Amino acid sequence: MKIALAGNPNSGKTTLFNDLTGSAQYVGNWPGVTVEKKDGKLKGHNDVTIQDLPGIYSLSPYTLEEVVSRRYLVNDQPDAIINIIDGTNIERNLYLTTQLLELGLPMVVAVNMLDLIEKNGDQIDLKGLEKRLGCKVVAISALKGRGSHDLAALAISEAKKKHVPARPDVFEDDTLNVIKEIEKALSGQIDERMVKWFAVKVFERDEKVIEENSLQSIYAQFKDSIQNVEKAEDDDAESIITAQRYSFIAQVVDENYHSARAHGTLTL
Ligand code: GDP
Ligand code: MG
Ligand code: K
Repeated sequence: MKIALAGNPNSGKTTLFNDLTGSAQYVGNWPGVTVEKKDGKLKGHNDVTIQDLPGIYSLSPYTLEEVVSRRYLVNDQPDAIINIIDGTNIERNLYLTTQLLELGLPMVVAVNMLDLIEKNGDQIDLKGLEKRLGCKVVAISALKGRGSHDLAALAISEAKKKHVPARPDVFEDDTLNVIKEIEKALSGQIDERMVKWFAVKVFERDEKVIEENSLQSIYAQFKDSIQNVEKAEDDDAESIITAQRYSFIAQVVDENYHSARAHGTLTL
C-alpha cells in the first residue's frame, strides 16, 4: 500500500515523515528533475510505503514541484493521501486541501502544530471541519510525536475502505453547473474517480492537462458555457475557481477555528 504525504512547505511534512518511517527512509530524485523524492516504510508496517511529495501551495501547473506532485497523484494514484496542514496557518493551507479533495482518492487531513494551537489558546472544531471538507480530520503534533500513530492507522483504514471524500460545497451554482456538465461528458472517457478533478481542470482551461489527456474536444464542447460564466462573473475561469475556493475556505475557517487573539485577548 502507498500513502502519499502532501502539504505546503513548512507544514511539518519532513518531521511527520521521519516520525512515521523512523530511519528506514530512502532519498532519491524524481525522474528527470531535481526535486527531492523520499519514501520509506511505515514503522511496524512493511507493506505500507509513505511517499513524501514536494512541498506545494497548490496543484496548478506553474512550478516544478506542483507538476511533479500532481503527476504522481493523478498517474500513480496512491492508495490514500495524508494532507498535512499547518494548524496555525489553516486558511492558507486549506487551499491545497480543496484541490486534493477533487482527486477522488481516500484522504485524511492532519492538522499539525497542535502544541502551538493549544499554546495560543485557539480552539479548532475537528468534527466541523470533517463535515465541511467531507473527509476525516485529525489534529497532530509531528514535532512532539502526538497523534501520528492514529493518523497512519486512519489513513490505512480509509485506503482499505477505498473511501472517497464527498464533494465539498466549494463552487457557486453557475460554476458548479458547468463543471457537472463537463463531468457527465468526461464520464466513461477517463478514470471515474478522477472525473471531478479533470472537470475543474477543463473549466480552468489547464492546457497541460487538456493536452496530456487529449481533452480538446471536451473543452471545445463547453467553451461557450465557460465563457458565459466568465461574462457573468466578469473574471477569467481560473480566477473564478481560485476566488470561490478562497471564499469557501474563509467560511470554513470562520466556523471552525476560533482564535483566542481575534476575540480580544491582548498579549502585551
Ligand atoms: P516541511 O517543510 O513541511 O517539511 O516542514 P518541516 O518538517 O521541516 O517543519 C517545519 C518547521 O516546523 C520545523 O522547524 C519543525 O521543527 C517545525 N514543526 C513541525 N511540526 C511541528 C509541530 O507539531 N509543532 C511545532 N511547534 N513545530 C513543528
Ligand atoms: Mg521538508
Ligand atoms: K474564527
